[in-house]
Amino acid sequence: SFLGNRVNVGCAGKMQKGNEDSRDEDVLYHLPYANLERHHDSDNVVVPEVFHEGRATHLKSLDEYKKLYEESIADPAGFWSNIARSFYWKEDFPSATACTYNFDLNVGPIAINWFKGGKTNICYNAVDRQVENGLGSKVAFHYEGNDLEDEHRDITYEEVKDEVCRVANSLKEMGVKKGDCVCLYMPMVPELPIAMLACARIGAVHSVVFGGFSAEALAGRIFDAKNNVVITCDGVMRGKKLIELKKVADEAAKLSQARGHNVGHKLVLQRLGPEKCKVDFVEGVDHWWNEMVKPQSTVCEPEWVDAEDPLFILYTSGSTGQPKGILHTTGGYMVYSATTFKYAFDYQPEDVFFCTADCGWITGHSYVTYGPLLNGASQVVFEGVPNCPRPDRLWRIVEKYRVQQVYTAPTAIRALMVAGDKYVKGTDRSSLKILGTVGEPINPEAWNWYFKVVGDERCPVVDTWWQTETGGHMILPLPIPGLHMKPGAASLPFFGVVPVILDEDGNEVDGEGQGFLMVKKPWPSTLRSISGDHERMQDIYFSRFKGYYMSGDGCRRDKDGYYWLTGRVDDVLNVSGHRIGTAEVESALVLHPAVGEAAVVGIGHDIKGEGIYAYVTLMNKFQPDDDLKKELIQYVRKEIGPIATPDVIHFAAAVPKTRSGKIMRRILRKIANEGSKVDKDGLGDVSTLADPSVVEALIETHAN
Ligand code: 6R9
Repeated sequence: SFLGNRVNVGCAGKMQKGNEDSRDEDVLYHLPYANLERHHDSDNVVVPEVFHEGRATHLKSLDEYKKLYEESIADPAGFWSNIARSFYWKEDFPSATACTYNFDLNVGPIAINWFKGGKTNICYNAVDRQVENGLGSKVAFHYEGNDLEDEHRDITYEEVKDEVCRVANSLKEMGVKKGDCVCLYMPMVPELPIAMLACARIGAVHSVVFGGFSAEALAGRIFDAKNNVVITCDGVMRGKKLIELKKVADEAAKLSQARGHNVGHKLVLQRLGPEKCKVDFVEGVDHWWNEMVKPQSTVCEPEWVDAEDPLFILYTSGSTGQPKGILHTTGGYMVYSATTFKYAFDYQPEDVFFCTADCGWITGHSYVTYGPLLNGASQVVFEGVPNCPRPDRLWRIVEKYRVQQVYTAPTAIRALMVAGDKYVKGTDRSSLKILGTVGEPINPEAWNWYFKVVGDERCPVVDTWWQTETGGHMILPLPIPGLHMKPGAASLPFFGVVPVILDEDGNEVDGEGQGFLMVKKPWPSTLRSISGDHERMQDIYFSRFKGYYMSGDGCRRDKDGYYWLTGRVDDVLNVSGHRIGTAEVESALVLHPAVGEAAVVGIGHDIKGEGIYAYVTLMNKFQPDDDLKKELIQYVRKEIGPIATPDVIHFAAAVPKTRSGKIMRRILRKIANEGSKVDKDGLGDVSTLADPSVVEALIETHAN
């Protein structure tokens, strides 16, 4: 949460007040040292031979990819303008402003513009245009509910269009105008992408908050974005758990009000009904979806917006306790999400696509809502979780809908792998053509299982590296016939993407080598800003090394020019593919009366990829026992949400600090990961430690 006056990075203690406003630029960037063993695998090449058999592919050969890539780099404006003009523009953009930018803080403020001056509407392009092109009766969403026995609905493009217009008209009735930001706090039902499209239709900006976030976290986002309207749902079952979204939304609205921002309206979808989930209702503020939306007209003229008008903000974790609202605009995001979807998944008109991501994350934005619909695709929208009722759920869905492309996260793959091959083997996966992954580096063991057991060695594994900030895929092995795949490598850049590796001094690394992963030129869906704080965006992404976008990831390039991601270089953890700032967890912990100071680092975790390890020093009078551990874990879950649950609480007398009071996370990371096996002489430079005995004590009390 960032509602209260939380303390920030490097100062997770109540007793220190020195650097409360320390910001992301104070982070000591470090190149990750973990995960490197898999890189020795870079000669291990896999070539699936048959995925394209009997099927036309968008890219025919590696040469064709190289030719298009060269073109996209030589003339980005021309390359992307050609693609952009295959969409509908109410007014064409002037070719002269197809791409104008400044990527160099030494020259001036960061500014990125694509197709400026053009007028379009992304909802019109995603929905109306498909209906006009004769796809009205094509299924847009195969909705698969949480329970096997539960409702399953097919929703056509025509029906999506009608419902989008009704929701858009409801938003207008609640006073939403162009440029206003609407908060969506919903489960993974088709009404979520529909509500996103409805916002876009009237030029409103959406801010989707993942349905697993706590009231505190939601309130912080509502407050930051000044949402007057929140769209939510009574409740939902995820697996066997009841999640009472309306109750959380009510609590969040109260918290926001206490800070001085009032939520005027809540639109509430009934998913479970009063028998399974009771809700409080306030007349005039709360509106049932069925009562407000259903009677509306199915006609709603799209608002024609500038290509550079905002489309959405999406909060993501950074190095401070305060999540940042990443801003994306309309035209560039439309062109890039659609084009990456088409090529990454080699989408053909008869295919059924299945992305398991929730729209609360960027993957759900680009590869559930926008990319697929902009391509007129049919897709499965799945409300539940991969292992419920059994770990064969995903493959049963593949079988049921004859899915061609699955797109999921390594953490899910690992969890299903551990459950056993039998859950896969009993299912018919012959429809599958492509296996996608996203969210974190995929370890070769999980890659091989996905490739061999799930895909029967027929389907390429498309490991897509990208970020909330990039809006769409950046580095990936495109499914090109004959392409050499290397398990664990994100591989090659997408069209228009110029990755650069910098060493610690900021020199570009040519050929083989490793360092900070940067991007040299803007691509159409580059983030434009951080909502309400352009300076912060410049600080985080453009100030450490001038003239480049800094991804925050470490990376290695091998002799074949393939890129291998090595992990975050800042204080952001990747837990089950979700970004969590160490500072967010620390801020939550220090709110508890027993906690004096907290320092959080990542540890290796078999399923989650990275787990959360929290060092905690206690205030006098509090005893370090198991009950308090449990209480602190619950406390973090309540403050942020279950995704931030600490795996380990390590009660410590003190944490190592520099003389200037900065926590030495490098040391904490090593002790957390290596425990008593840690090599005391291998801790690196400890000369700045204020009190070296602190380190000894930590090693003795290590918790793993
Ligand atoms: C799309 C998404 C972004 C961070 C990113 C990186 C990690 C994502 C990855 C990957 C290695 C991949 N990441 N995909 N690392 N290989 N294929 O996940 O966005 O939630 O913003 O996270 O996730 O560390 O910087 P987001």
